[in-house]
Amino acid sequence: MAYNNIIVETHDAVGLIRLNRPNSLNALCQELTEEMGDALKKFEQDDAIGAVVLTGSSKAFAAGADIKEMKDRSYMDVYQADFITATWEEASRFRKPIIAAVAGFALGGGCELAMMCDFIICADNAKFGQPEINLGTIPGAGGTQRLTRFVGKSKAMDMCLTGRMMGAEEAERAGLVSRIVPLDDLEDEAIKAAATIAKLSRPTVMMCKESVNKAYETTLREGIMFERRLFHSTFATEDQKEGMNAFAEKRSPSFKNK
Ligand code: DAK
Repeated sequence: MAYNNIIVETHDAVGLIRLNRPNSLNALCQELTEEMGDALKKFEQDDAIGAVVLTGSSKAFAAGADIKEMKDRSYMDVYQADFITATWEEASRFRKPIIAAVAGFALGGGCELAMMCDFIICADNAKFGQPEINLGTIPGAGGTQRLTRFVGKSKAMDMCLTGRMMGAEEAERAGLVSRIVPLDDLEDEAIKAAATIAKLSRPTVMMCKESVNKAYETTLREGIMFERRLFHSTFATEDQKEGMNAFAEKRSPSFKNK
């Protein structure tokens, strides 16, 4: 598939997808989401890739779904095409770690897409928001659900009902982002974090991601049981033996992803 709206790069074991519609602040049109889904599938299948960074430009991660493209769609159009689910959610189904590196606007579907990633590193100019209410609609790609889990009810209600934007400092305080970095360092820092993860045991990393995600889906008791079982199963991997032996022998581990 040729890409018109994204740029795909690899940095050793890190895959990078850059949203690239500069004239519309990376508004998420159908073609862009199909391209992103395709690129993610390829990174998923590529054994050389251990983690992925999803980013935009210094002005915008993404200013939301493409309003001009969707404004005239009917209920039947969006329902029958399973609008959103079919392509956007590829990011939330991705099994390898995926980091959102956000600079500038992450609004509406842009904020939702960032929240589908495993964690968000943002630049000091980042602005997050769910302004759909200003357009006569509501968030439709997880905004009312994921944002509430990240920042709690009061702030999520404030954001979704008033449509106001949240800056980087507030987003970090509220737990929406893991860290803030200077704009010029954003990409390097995100790639560095992804490279750190990509050096680790891939199956163990995937189990760890699955286990953290379980915390959002179940009760504490069930979640701890799920974690315990996965923890036990890491003892069936060669990488657990290598990791612990390497520690005991005071050397760096050499993981085989087995
Ligand atoms: N869609 C299309 N074009 C957009 C856009 C968007 N979301 N955001 C910006 N643009 C375009 C502008 O129209 C403008 O294009 P030209 O006029 O130059 O052709 C260009 O990008 C630059 O934007 P501005 O001139 O407005 O730039 P400013 O710096 O003045 O303002 C802004 C930046 C981000 C504050 C402003 O552009 C803005 O308010 N943008 C809209 C933000 C927004 O409302 N986002 C939420 C979109 S709704 C669904 C599930 C999910 C969704 C929908 C359905 N279903 C399950 C059915 C998701 C919905 C959304 O995300």
